[in-house]
Amino acid sequence: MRVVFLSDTHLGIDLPVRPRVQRRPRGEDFFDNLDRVLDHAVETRADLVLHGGDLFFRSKVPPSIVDRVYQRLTRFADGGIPLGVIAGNHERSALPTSLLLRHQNIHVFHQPSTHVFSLAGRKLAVTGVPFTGDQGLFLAAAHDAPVLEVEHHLLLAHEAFEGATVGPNDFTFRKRRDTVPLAALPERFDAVLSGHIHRRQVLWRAREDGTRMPIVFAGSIERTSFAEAGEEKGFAVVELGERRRLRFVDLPTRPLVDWRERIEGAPHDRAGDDLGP
Ligand SMILES: [Mn+2]
Repeated sequence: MRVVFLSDTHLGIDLPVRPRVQRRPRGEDFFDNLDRVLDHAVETRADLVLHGGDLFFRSKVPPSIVDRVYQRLTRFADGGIPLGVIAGNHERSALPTSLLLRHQNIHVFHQPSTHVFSLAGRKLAVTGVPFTGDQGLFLAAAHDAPVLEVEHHLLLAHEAFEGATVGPNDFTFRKRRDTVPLAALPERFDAVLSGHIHRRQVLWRAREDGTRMPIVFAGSIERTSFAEAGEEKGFAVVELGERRRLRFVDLPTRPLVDWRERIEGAPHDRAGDDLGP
């Protein structure tokens, strides 16, 4: 069983509905990379695609962008591969409602809940927990997940987990209310797939039997800020079954150069500062 996992697509970012300046906005790059992930799933005949939240760039999205995104997802789902989506913090834990999402192959986790996908006769359960930003709420939902007779069970999240790192200075999440301690996680899932952390990485939670459960962050599909300037972007492919494997797939990104910083760093510009207002 092969699951394509992506998150933090932030669709609609830098995509002016009525452009006022002559500049190539980066918004189309995010749509292009969404296309690449979905095309990859079709070409490799993935069993399931899961989205770990922050589908859109903010909670109020222009209707033209909502329609564009949902039409793309619906066109993908028409091909027969099911798609599961949770809401992230940028959607304030609730995706814009649309009739388009009432597709038989699209499952939206509007609240913490478990959905069983039947994939070529095999059953894969996904417990989806939309963004909480609160370790107590998140852990309660994760521990509440039903124990089911299925081949595999994944936990789909949009949270910070203890030990996750972000930014040019490797800020590390720990001991915060919004950060989930790994040891408190239920260990019975095959894997935790989470959005929210924009840098791709894997954390491990040791199980009592000596094995370990991966917490996988696919990262954002394009750079959403300068804090991500040095990061590779892409998505994850999770293989479940006898052979368990995790692979990150790169996507093309546009280089970000902090032009202002370079100018301020030049000596003649510093001299220019002395002229005063
Ligand atoms: Mn995000």
